[in-house]
Amino acid sequence: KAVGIIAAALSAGQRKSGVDTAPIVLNEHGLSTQLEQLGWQVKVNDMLQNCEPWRPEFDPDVGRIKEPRFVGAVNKALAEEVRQHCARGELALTLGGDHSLAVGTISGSTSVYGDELCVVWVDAHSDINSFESSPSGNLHGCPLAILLDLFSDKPLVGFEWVKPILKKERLVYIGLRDVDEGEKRILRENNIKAFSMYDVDKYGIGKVVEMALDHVNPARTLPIHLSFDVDALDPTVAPSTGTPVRGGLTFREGHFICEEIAATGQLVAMDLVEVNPSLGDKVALEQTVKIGCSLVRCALGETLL
Ligand code: DIR
Ligand code: MN
Ligand code: MN
Ligand code: MN
Repeated sequence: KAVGIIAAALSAGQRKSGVDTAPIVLNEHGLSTQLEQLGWQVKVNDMLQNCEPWRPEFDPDVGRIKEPRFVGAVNKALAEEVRQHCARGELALTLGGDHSLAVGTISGSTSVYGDELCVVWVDAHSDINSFESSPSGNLHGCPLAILLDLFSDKPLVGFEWVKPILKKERLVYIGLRDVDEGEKRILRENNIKAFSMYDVDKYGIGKVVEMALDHVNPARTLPIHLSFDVDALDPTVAPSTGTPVRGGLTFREGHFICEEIAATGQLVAMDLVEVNPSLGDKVALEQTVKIGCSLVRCALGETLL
């Protein structure tokens, strides 16, 4: 078994600098060695460790949307890297970077696995704002609207290459608690399955993960792409992130999601995003980087016993 670790230093999908340094910090903390100890053959892909070559000279806002050409170009390149790893039967592990990079990673995984691909999106936010609904213009709040072709009548500048392969029936959320009004309407109108923190409180994480997988992957036979935003975790657990929201997943709840997905044996791609080493003090950073590494290890098969 082999894993391609793709460092994706993309930060233009939001406004706080530092998120682009996370892949280096995670690897310095020993992530690739840890995965080798779990029995994985690790291939490090540093094509997008520096995204500056993809930055256009001129990238004015389109409506409220910021840096669409740059974010679009990086994602197009990322999609090709993920496609190549998946096509070789390797697990594509993308270390962000901000969550706008999921346009590229999921484009890459669906280009190999087609519309059978399931996406489990673990996040405080639903990241499904459209051109019209985005309050901030930050593309990390928009990747799912772009992937599901809900973005606009015409494709966003920079994203003309995106193919709408992901099916909305194959998307499920866990951990939501900060969903914009426009996003609530989009989720409702498109009948998209979401388990918020209310559901985690009501049913417990064990039942929530079971219901989430039953929805997208009833027989547990379809390939899974796990897109994990560390802000899904409670800020007391993972403080170094750009848009923390109180009332999040506990340390164990976050790991449990990864353990259950590992147990299906169907994980083909994972994103770990929104770790920002520039936010918070040394203790906060250490805590956040450590949990990032252990979430990945759990998703890739580490067990407690
Ligand atoms: C908000 C924040 N919904 C937006 N999104 C964040 O800007 O569209 N996503 N923080 O991770
Ligand atoms: Mn996100
Ligand atoms: Mn988020
Ligand atoms: Mn937010």
